[in-house]
Amino acid sequence: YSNLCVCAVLVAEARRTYEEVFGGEAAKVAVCAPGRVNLIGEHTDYNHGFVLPMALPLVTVVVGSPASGQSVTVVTTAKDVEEPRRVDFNLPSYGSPLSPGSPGWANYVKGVVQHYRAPPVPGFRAVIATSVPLGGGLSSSASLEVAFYTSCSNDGDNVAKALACQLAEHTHASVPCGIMDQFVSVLGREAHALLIDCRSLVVTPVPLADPGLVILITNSNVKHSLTGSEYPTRRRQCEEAASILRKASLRDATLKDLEGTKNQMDDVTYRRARHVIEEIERTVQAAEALKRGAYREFGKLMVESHNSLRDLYEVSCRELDELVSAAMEVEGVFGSRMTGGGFGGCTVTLLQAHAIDRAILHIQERYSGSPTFYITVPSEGARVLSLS
Ligand code: GAF
Repeated sequence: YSNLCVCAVLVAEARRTYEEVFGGEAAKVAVCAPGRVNLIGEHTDYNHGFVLPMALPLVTVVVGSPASGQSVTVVTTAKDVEEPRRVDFNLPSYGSPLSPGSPGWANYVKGVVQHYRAPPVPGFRAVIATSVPLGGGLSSSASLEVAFYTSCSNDGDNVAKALACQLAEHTHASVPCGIMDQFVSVLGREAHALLIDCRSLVVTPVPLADPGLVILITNSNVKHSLTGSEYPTRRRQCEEAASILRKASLRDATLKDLEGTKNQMDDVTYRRARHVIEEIERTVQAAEALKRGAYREFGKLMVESHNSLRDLYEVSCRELDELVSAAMEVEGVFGSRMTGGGFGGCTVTLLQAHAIDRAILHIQERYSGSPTFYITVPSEGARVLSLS
């Protein structure tokens, strides 16, 4: 499928809903922002390390118009969200809090309004439509935050936009996430993965458009309830390790430093830190390999990353391990790993184009659950769409 096609279908759906809900009035603005898949560099962003994600052709669309006064109405067309699918509220005076509440999906909108870096947001009416699977580890929430921010402003200050959306996630979804998801949703580039230095926020696009290569996402369609509590715990453990190492963050630590302080930390803290330090190094190596078209080397690093997430960081699960093992049994597969926060969600697999049918059939046969597959390409970041 093409990027344009998916966006166009969603925009049409959102515009239709907008007209139905708002008595025939037409929406004046349409924007979209993508979900992402991370190729390597997991749980390194909040340690100021490197990540290598790419934006997906799966997007969240927002269509809307300014409304009079402080009134806000937001409707979502997504099926699998908490009811109601329409919320109405009044914007508080500028600087006053807009507290999160129920339904959960509206909190991403409220969080963005709260942290919007510009003069007060006027009232608005909006409809959301998305093709990013919700809660599937492909950053459906970042795509909603970034789409929403873009519908309020697209002034070119991309870093401010990504940071405000990250803050929305912290305060209104209680996830102390790093910057990766929001950054790639804002800055994604067609035919490129992005090597992001999460300390300096310097982004280096790495070409990724080889017709002989396929990027396959497999959704395990499981989400373990651990996700909520384990992410902040991992983040705390990394901060504790950095403090024992007397470093500002694990980005500044080497394996030698870690071995030198091994007797000052418990085994779990040691293993968390080791994953992060090695994963940062792997990500830099992987980006270099990708630039050279050395897919075999890249694939090997992907598998090492997965094993480290499974054994040292302990954020994988049986289903993701099964999917990776199954993928690695197929001839023509370079590498496979879990992607995103973990405890369910998706794997990403890099393979030779001619092996795609074989790979899908084999994974389907070997996986104990029912997977969903996406053959995907690196796509553009958030953008304003024409409404002609
Ligand atoms: C989630 C977070 F939102 C990201 O910031 C990142 O930490 C990722 O998990 C793990 O790499 O997607």
